[in-house]
Amino acid sequence: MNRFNFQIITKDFNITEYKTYLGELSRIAVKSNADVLQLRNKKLTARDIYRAALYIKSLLNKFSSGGKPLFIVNDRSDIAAFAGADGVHIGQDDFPLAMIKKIYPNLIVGVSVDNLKQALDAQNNGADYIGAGPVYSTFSKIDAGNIMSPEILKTICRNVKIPVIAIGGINTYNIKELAAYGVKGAAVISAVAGSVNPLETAAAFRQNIDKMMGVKY
Ligand code: TZP
Ligand code: MG
Repeated sequence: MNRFNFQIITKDFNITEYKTYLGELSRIAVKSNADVLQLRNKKLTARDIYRAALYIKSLLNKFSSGGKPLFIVNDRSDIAAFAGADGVHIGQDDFPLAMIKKIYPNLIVGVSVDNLKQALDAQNNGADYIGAGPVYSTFSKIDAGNIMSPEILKTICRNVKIPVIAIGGINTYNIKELAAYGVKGAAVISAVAGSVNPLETAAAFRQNIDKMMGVKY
């Protein structure tokens, strides 16, 4: 088990609906016992992402008396740090990992990778976990690129020590196949955000991921 097994990520919501949307998703993340709630929105300005981040932070404090998900902001380490988030999730084109660790040593940093070299670089520069994918086809990321082959995914999982979290097109059915590759969890957008019963879906993910973690690789 690790603190990154089950990650719920926001969809590209409009700022006009941020209170309703984030209120509901934060509640689901807490109730389903998700490990991470990630704020990701490619449409908003930095100022609105900051506003949304502060709101999530206050909600998570309000909803959970005991355990609560880690709060991670996508792309922007500056916003993550100033909003009091636990971490940031970056891609290969974002502000560099080594600099983030230098400037914000307390931030957890997750890094998206496409191949083993990027995964090893991330590990060597102090990443806390790796996001690998897309493992299945997805409509949630325009520039998601090709589906990661099972061979590449397995190679990454075998060669890094930090947790590898799969992403891209994961649902409560296909997640069962992922344990065989050696991943340590899953991050999802549409499976939860687009579900008719998001709380039920998130709870099913939690169960499946816990079962998956019991599997010996
Ligand atoms: N990175 C690789 S695939 C992806 C991201 C952010 C999108 C994941 O969204 P979904 O809806 O779970 O496929
Ligand atoms: Mg990014």
